[in-house]
Amino acid sequence: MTDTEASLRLEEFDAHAATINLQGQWKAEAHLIKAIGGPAPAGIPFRWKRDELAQAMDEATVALGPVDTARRHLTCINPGLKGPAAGTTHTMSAGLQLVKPGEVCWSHRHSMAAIRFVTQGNPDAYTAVDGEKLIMEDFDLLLTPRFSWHDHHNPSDQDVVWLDGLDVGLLRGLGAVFYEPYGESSQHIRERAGDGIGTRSHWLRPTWEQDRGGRLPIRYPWREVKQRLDLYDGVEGSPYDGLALRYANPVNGGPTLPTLDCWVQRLLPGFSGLPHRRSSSSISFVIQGSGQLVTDDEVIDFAQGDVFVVPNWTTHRLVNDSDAEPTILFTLTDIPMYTPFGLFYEEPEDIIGASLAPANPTPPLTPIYREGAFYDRDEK
Ligand code: 1HN
Repeated sequence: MTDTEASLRLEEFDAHAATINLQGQWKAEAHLIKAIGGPAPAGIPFRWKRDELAQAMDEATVALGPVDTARRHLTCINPGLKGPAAGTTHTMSAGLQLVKPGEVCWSHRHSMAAIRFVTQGNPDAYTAVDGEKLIMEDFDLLLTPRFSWHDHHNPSDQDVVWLDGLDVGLLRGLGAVFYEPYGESSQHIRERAGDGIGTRSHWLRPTWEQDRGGRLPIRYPWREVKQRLDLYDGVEGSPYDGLALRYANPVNGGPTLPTLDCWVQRLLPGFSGLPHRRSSSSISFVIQGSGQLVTDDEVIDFAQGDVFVVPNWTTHRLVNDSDAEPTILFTLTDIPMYTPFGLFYEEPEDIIGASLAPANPTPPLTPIYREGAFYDRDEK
């Protein structure tokens, strides 16, 4: 049989297989070959400017009118991700939400976990989460763990705005989106001092409460975050990430939420970060200062109030070209979605403790089969 005959025969078979809902692995090989050296990033690096976000929110306010059950939230859609299900990255959706004076956004819950990073707060405004009142002051971080009831309240006379971040893309991919309205505007609030996070993170904890581990309503007040940052006065930190602190879960020390981790990052004046990439993606809000996100193809400027995204497996570096003002970023990452499965890779390796990145070209065999890795080197 000639090569042409053989390939015709295979083409014929492929067509036949398709009619009986089967496919040979050889058809998938083309996709695998594209993954040599890692995945093609999902989406592109992008920045949303503060003023554009604020103007769109004003327009949304007119178009939508007062909100009660729905949220006046505008998701930042990555221009490199297409379709009605597109988010900010392939795993996460983030965007600003505005609550006007006097509004209450009805209580509901869903299987998506959410973080709220307050960009324009007020001591009277709060989100109620599973019976707890979490006050929203400037730059506070609030958690709405998966399946916790939450309603937003703005009894003040000023607009309140925050950045929502949710693990929407992951849950869609898993086919795990669940939603439930509470049925009333506001949930019941428990007011006893012993019901708060202080009790759940204390070494003396209620016996009658299930261990909710990483799923607690928590407020990380900016006042305290700022104090911790100031303890590192003048410290540059990592040559890749600047001084980066994790918002740890105070109960178990793990990531902020089981699927999402939050960081505060400070880039000292003149910081010029080294290039790196991770299997994870991230979304940052600029709390203070300005800088650049530099990729292989472009330089993206960012300034206070902007939001920018770094897709998965995208080589990038961060720069603060000011000679006087530090840059402070709030960064949301999906790293915890990768770590449990040994899929968190970094290049270069081990900046923040990732597994060894699969190298390309690889050494002849994977590392555990390298000669030096055998306990008996004479055994060949
Ligand atoms: C949601 O429930 C909220 O509760 C905000 O404030 C943003 C984006 C997608 C899906 C659900 C909220 C959301 C969301």
